[in-house]
Amino acid sequence: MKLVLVVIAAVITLALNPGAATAASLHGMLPQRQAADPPGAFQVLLTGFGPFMNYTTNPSQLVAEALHDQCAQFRADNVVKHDYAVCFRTMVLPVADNGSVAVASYLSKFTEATADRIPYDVIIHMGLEDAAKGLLFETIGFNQRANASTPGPIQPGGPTLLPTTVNLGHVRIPELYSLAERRLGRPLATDAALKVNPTRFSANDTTEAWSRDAGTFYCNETLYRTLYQLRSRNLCRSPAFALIPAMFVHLPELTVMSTDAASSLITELAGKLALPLAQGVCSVVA
Ligand SMILES: *[C@@H]1O[C@H](CO)[C@@H](O)[C@H](O)[C@H]1NC(C)=O
Ligand SMILES: *[C@@H]1O[C@H](CO)[C@@H](O)[C@H](O)[C@H]1NC(C)=O
Ligand SMILES: *[C@@H]1O[C@H](CO)[C@@H](O)[C@H](O)[C@H]1NC(C)=O
Ligand SMILES: *[C@@H]1O[C@H](CO)[C@@H](O)[C@H](O)[C@H]1NC(C)=O
Ligand SMILES: CC(=O)N[C@H]1CO[C@H](CO)[C@@H](O)[C@@H]1O
Repeated sequence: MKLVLVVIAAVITLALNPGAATAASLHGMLPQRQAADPPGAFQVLLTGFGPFMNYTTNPSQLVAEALHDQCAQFRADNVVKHDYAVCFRTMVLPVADNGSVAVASYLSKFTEATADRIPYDVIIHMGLEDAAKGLLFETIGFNQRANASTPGPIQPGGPTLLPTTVNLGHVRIPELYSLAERRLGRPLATDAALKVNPTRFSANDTTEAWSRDAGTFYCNETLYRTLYQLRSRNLCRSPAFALIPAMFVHLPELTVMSTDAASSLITELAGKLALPLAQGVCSVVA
């Protein structure tokens, strides 16, 4: 019965919007919670992008693959009373229209009333930025389409800018770098990158790690589309009773930061983004 309804819904969706076919097949692939997860683990939907232009290897894809179905534990401290865990559910999106709508079109099936059924507590999108810009934490999405053959707003009539829904007060970049280096057991950036610019990728100088560069490529479109769904549909979750936290991180090239270094960083970031949720519950991980 359930399957029949799903099939009927899919047929209706396709009939109403033939262009949604590829998006529907992609969001049908969204990964779900695993039975082996620690009890109460927060679910992080982590996306990377596939290759594009001359970038035949996209570090965001490698990080998504490396973290798939991995869980990380965070110890209780003076901020949270209980240990908690996050588990990554990851997917690699094509650098194309269909990739940028996959998560948003999944979220669009939920409403304020059904948001508690969304199987993700945190959403992190990742992409590649060139070495010159390095690691960037994107704070805002811009309402402009990436595809030059269909110019104009992503969401006609939607806000020009949409800010991230994560609590950035928990994201202190120097602290994040230090935690990630501790997890990794060595500096985040490769020796070669540190030689070129010793402070740029160390906890000492993170001044340019924030970005409000609301440009016009698929990274931006993916972030905007996700934020638009969360904000316009009021997709709030307990226990924080806040919009589902979603943000975008641009990783540098592999010559600057290796896959395991970037994975450590994303793991610590996910821990910080889940922290307000961990503070709101009374027992998580035994
Ligand atoms: C996504 O779109 C691109 C470009 O139009 C296409 O090459 C690719 O096959 C599509 N992928 C999926 C999974 O639909
Ligand atoms: C890709 O091309 C850009 C210039 O278009 C260049 O700066 C960059 O180094 C190239 N990257 C790779 C991985 O070849
Ligand atoms: C850009 O839009 C055109 C027209 O809708 C479409 O054929 C093409 O596949 C899109 N490109 C990408 C990379 O999605
Ligand atoms: C960062 O600062 C610490 C002390 O604050 C110093 O020991 C270390 O050498 C600095 N690292 C870099 C790469 O500048
Ligand atoms: C949030 C985000 O990904 N913004 C990007 C949008 O596209 C421009 C141009 O490619 C990037 O520079 C922004 O960082």
